[in-house]
Amino acid sequence: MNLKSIEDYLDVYFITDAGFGYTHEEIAEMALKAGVEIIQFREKKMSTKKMYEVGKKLRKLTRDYDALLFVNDRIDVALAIDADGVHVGQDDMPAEITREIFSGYIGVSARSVEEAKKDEKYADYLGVGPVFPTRTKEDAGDAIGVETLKTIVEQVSVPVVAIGSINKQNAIEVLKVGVDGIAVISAIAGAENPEEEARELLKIVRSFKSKAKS
Ligand code: TZP
Ligand code: MG
Repeated sequence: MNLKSIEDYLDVYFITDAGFGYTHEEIAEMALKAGVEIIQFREKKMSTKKMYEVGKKLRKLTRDYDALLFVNDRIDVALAIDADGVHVGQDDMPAEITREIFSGYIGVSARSVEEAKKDEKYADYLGVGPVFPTRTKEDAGDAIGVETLKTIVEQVSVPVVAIGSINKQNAIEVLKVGVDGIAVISAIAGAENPEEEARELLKIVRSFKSKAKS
């Protein structure tokens, strides 16, 4: 029996990006080897067929490592590859409709208290940010900062993962706000040794959370 709930997987939420010299499968496996337990397949340029094929490989990999697999934006791909969840933003399928048509986990992006309050009832977790300015997502908008992140964490009852240029240097500042995890792309995918970086990030988050509990 799996007694883990979604927040137990969120410590370091790794989002794949093929723009760092590795394929989605290669970079996902490095994170999984380090102990990351949740992978989001995020791809904006591939054909649907290719996404399906890569997604199937990620599905096998994440099962091998007992990790959860989410697909960004694409409910059709998530359904086709039997992903555990789908992650939707404010310009994607509305969270309310996603909940009607998709029976797995649903993550929703929020940049403000209003968006977070509007969508928390449909979400298994919220991805909140960008906390810091990021170059990884062109249309991410201005950074919301740690104070807005804190307000959102205080106002919602679902787990929150913070996103946007989070790395080893600023992870503690973000964790202090009470988030359940950190979602990262470049901290891992852009590191000299992605597996080692993922391991170090996990250590930072897990030791912070275990101290916070005790
Ligand atoms: N959504 C908000 S910021 C962001 C996404 C997908 C990019 C996160 O990438 P990085 O490299 O960790 O800043
Ligand atoms: Mg999206």
